[in-house]
Amino acid sequence: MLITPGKLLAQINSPEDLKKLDQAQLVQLSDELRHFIIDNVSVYGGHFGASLGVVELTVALHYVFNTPYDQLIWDVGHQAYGHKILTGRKESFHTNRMYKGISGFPKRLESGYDAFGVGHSSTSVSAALGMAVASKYKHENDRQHIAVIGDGALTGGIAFEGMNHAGVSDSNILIILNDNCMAIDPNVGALKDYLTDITTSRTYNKLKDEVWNLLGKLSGFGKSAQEIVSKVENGIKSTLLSQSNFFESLNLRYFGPVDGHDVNHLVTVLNDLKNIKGPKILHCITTKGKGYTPAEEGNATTWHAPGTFDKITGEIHKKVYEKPQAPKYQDVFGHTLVELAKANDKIVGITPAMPSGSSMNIMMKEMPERAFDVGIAEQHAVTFSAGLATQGLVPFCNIYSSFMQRAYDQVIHDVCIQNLPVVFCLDRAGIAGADGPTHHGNYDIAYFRCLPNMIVSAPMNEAELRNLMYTAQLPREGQAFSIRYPRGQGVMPEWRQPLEAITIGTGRKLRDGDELAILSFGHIGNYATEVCNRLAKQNVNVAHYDLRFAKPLPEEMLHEVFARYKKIITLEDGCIQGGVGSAILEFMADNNYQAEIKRLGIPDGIIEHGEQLELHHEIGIDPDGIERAAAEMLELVPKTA
Ligand SMILES: Cc1ncc(C[n+]2csc(CCOP(=O)(O)OP(=O)(O)O)c2C)c(N)n1
Repeated sequence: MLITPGKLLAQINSPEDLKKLDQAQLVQLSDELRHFIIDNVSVYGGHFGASLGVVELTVALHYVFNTPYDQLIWDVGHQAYGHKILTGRKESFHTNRMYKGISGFPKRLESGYDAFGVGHSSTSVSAALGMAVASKYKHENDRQHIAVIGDGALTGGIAFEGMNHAGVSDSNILIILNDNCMAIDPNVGALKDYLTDITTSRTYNKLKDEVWNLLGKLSGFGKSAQEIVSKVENGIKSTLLSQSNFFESLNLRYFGPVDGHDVNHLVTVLNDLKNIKGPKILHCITTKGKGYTPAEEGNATTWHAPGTFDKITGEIHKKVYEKPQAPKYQDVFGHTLVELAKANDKIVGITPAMPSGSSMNIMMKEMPERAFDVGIAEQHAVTFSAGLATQGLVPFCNIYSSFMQRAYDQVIHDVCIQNLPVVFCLDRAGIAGADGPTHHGNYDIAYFRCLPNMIVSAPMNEAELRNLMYTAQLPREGQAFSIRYPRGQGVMPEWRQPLEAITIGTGRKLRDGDELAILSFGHIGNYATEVCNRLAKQNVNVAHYDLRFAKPLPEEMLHEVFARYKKIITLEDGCIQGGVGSAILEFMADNNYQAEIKRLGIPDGIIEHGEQLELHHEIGIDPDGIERAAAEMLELVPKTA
């Protein structure tokens, strides 16, 4: 179903077209853009509330600035739907996040208007600053560089690193703080309180307005006038303001707060700011879900990415199943953590800004004093967990596999070198799906397997996840314990099985075979089960072992495997290079075994977005791909090139 854009939006295929409109038409255009997003997301799904919140800002930015010559960087990028629609992707917008369709995030290969590829948070200031410094170096002094960053993304340390540098750079960079008081869940931390303070302080804002007016009058009059303004401004500030401005103290000129939904005012302000050189920040107040009542007045977390919904009633579509369904792994994690924490008062939970996504919110609700949302701050989450562990607590630090990449040094330096028994639960491990390459958790097996004092495990089902979590919280001398599991559902509707300890470094033999054995790691092993069943129907008996640990490897089991089978397939939902298949090759070499080994996993390349199963199919780790690999090895079919 193709969504028809409104009258004005229909004429706009690029910011050039947008600039042809009278400023008076921008309110209507914003309205049409908003409805186009609502119409599309309600039918096709995707991120929602954040894009609605920046509709006016998006229109104003492309109206005022000369994009793509002026470089516009959206932090995280989940709010850039309006930007995509105005920059030539209106016709293809219905393919957003779909296999072979456009990406849900800005992406340099997709469009010249996407100045920087994003997906992970808090990078926009550093990237914009790099571009601004490059422009200065190339004497492109008229070029503007704009980073749009949310109050949630601003909690990430790299944003501060960028601002700290920007403040002394004398570069032409404008940071737009899109402040809606929300991350995915409500934003957290002292900075959030500070932003609320400067937004609501009447004296401060009256003063800022006066200075702003003065500045507006004088800014056209050259450098000396601006210097006077600056002096006046600083003078007034120091004498009258009870609190100094945080951003100003970093040498960023602070403007605002402004109403981020008043498109005309935004156009005026941005035009003014264009003429003010140097690093500056504009504080915009917006509302997530703006203009769509169920999202604006309902639960902003739900409307962050609601899936498809009935746009008239606001009812979010839920699949109805006849049979009881297996739970999501994240929910098994959330409930099991609480169950364990009730019995072990040393357990604490840590999430960097993903309470709902990881289901840590279950513990936050039941045991608020023992569960911590630390903001979008993966590095801090890991070192904070290390600190907790030094004091004898048992931290369960839950971080999505791809976001854990941020905290690699902290894992090595603060956890492994000090041999601290932190538990890492890596959600969304493996192919993540529609969020695409920035969110796939491809690398964690490889990047954790090489670390000393690190146990690397993956459950094949819900009961295994529970048992691994139970095992991880038992007292042990040092050693971090990582447990990876994928996005989505497991396989056990009756998942609440009694908890049992697992011997670390042991696997499970699931079935014997004749010639070939499949060694799988984690949930993807369920595909192998299916393949073994399919082949058994053709009287082909393939053995199946669930490795469960990539480090330490289940050596006893592997000795049995290599003694019995000369053909082996390794299967993992992680990068082939350095992954569990590589570990098996190392084991074979170290023990002088010889076998024909086929490693199935994520190949060395960027895997784009799509449904998990579509992508598993593309890279040959779905049941069909595994069956083909087995049949080829058993010479039941000719080998593909
Ligand atoms: C490094 C990293 N950690 C976590 C996330 C998951 N994430 C995506 S959007 C988001 C919230 C961003 O909040 P904010 O910047 O305020 O934008 P808003 O959605 O409120 O517009 C989070 C935590 C991420 N993208 N990157």
